[in-house]
Amino acid sequence: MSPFLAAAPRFSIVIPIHNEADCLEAEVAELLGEVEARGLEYELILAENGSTDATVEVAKRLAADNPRIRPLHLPIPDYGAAMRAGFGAAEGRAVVNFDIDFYDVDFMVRAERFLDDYGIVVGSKLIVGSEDRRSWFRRRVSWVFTAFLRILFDRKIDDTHGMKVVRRDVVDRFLPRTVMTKDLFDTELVLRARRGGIEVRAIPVVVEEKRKPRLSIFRRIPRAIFGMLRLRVLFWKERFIGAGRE
Ligand SMILES: Nc1nc2c(ncn2[C@@H]2O[C@H](COP(=O)(O)OP(=O)(O)O)[C@@H](O)[C@H]2O)c(=O)[nH]1
Ligand SMILES: [Mg+2]
Repeated sequence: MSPFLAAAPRFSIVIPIHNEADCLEAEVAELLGEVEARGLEYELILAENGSTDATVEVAKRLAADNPRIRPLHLPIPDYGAAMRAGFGAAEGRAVVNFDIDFYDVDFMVRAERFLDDYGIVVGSKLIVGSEDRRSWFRRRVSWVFTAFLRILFDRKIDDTHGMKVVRRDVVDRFLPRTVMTKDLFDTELVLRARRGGIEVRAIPVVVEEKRKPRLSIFRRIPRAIFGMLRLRVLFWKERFIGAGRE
């Protein structure tokens, strides 16, 4: 925990960042403006890895000005590794995952209210009441990804890769068992939690990205398919051989 914070904050907001120097300062100011306007206790963990622009310097400068901001830095670009480091460092009672181009303080507050009854609350772009304003193609890709997850793993799974709020004890229990890197890290965390008996609640969100994704969707699709197959094999091994089983 930051030496400036006397107790665990109510919210730990974890944002993985990679080559975001252009927008980092403005987005952090907008997000924290909303959080502080509501008087919410927080820490903000900026989990960077592998940036080749000035992201690290900007994150350090922001942290120097605000003791509630904690910058993390790892050498190799990897969304999942950054998420793992960020979740591992989080001290808050509710651990929140946002993207730098996609966050919603209303969602965070609404989601927290469910944490007595649910271990994870995901922002869903699939259920009634949600609105996905991304391109037709990106919407189809998300739909197919979720269909694969339901067929391969869990027919009740909802969005796993968007905004989410995870209860402290669920992070403590399932983070050490979560091994996938890259895009599949949070999907594995949610799947493991459900397999361990944790209730996951989906609440509708409006998805509107402020810019195009960093990595082309065409490079992510094969990676996601191989990742899902690896995870499927891993779960089977755990089930039949018992290795690392929850
Ligand atoms: N630390 C880290 N963050 C990443 C990496 N790739 C993407 N991100 C961050 O993950 C979030 C979502 O990335 P984005 O490119 O918008 O992809 P999207 O999930 O398709 O919208 C942003 O905050 C990015 O900066 C990476 O390799 N390492
Ligand atoms: Mg994005």
